[in-house]
Amino acid sequence: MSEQTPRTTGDVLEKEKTSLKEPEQYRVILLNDDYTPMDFVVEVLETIFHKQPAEAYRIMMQVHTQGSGVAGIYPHEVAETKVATVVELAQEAGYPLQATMEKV
Ligand code: TYC
Repeated sequence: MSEQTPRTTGDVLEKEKTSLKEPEQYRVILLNDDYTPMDFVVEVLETIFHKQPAEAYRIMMQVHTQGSGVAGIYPHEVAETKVATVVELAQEAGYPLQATMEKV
């Protein structure tokens, strides 16, 4: 649709409405497990999700006590990359930490 030649009304070039839509947002969610150290999760939240230390600790404890928690909200491709990075870093460190994403 964004490839179409824009229509004109009189002398006014109409903007394509499709190109004005906000990107769809996704929650990146961390999941609890029994093995990943708390410090590692806090570090992930600080480095990958740019959380301040107190906020990173709060989110980690939310995941630890409730089973899951929102690490951040991003456009689809950014959220996908964050999920992949979390899982890769955890795997490299030998931890089972998992992350997922869901549409806002
Ligand atoms: N439950 C883990 C522990 O007791 C800590 C943890 C928190 C693990 C958050 C994963 O996403 C997570 N060491």
